[in-house]
Amino acid sequence: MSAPRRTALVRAPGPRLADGLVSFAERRTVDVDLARRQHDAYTDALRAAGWKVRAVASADACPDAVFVEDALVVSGDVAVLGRAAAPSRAGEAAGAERAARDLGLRVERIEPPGTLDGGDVLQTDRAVYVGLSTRTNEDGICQLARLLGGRPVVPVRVTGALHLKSAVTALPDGSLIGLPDAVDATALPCLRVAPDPAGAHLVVLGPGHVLLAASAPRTAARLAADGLRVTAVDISEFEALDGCVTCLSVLVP
Ligand code: CIR
Repeated sequence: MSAPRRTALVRAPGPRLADGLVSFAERRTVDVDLARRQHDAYTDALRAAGWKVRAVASADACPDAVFVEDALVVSGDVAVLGRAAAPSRAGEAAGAERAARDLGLRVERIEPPGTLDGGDVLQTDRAVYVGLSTRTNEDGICQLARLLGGRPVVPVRVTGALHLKSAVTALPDGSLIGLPDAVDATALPCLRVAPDPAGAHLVVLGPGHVLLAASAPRTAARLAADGLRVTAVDISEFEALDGCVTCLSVLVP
């Protein structure tokens, strides 16, 4: 079976969400009910843009399981299961593997001593940029490069963010937007500076259409002035846990 087009994998917030890891944000209480409503609005935005939303099985023992992007990377008909460096996230892979198999994807995996979070993998037509971060190591990047069978893979050192895609993402035309001070930008072709920190991470919903966090109003205005359609969603309860719009889904185009 081949993967249905335009499917978005998501995983609903679990009961332990408030215990999620925090490395960059200032630790504060997370309102789990509000997070659930925000997650519903996020999935509604995906559906409204034409994505078929599929739920990944819950992993209630893992507070960060909602950040499903970190569990797997999809490229063509291959799904590469990441390998979490954070011990509390190790239990997230099983449900992600089942979801990938249900979509008819060929499943590969990062093996020890490699570690890799999907949030570090930025795919563009030109190259696959992979963050060398506290979560993704060189061995993980080399394994990913082998598994992606010849696509150019470019490591990018991440110094000021959790993952590469917390700091840099791609616009619909493939150009990059982000925070040059948070990464070694020498490896990146022309990086446009995001007007707000949260404007560094966006999801391409379709041609000329992007999803942004509501906390990036200046970026939204700039991109709209450039002719892009911008959908904004409030994800404050996920931002409190270092999350962003990219990490709440895996898009299988
Ligand atoms: C973590 O620290 O692992 C979670 N609290 C946040 C993960 C965010 N994921 C992402 O940016 N891809």
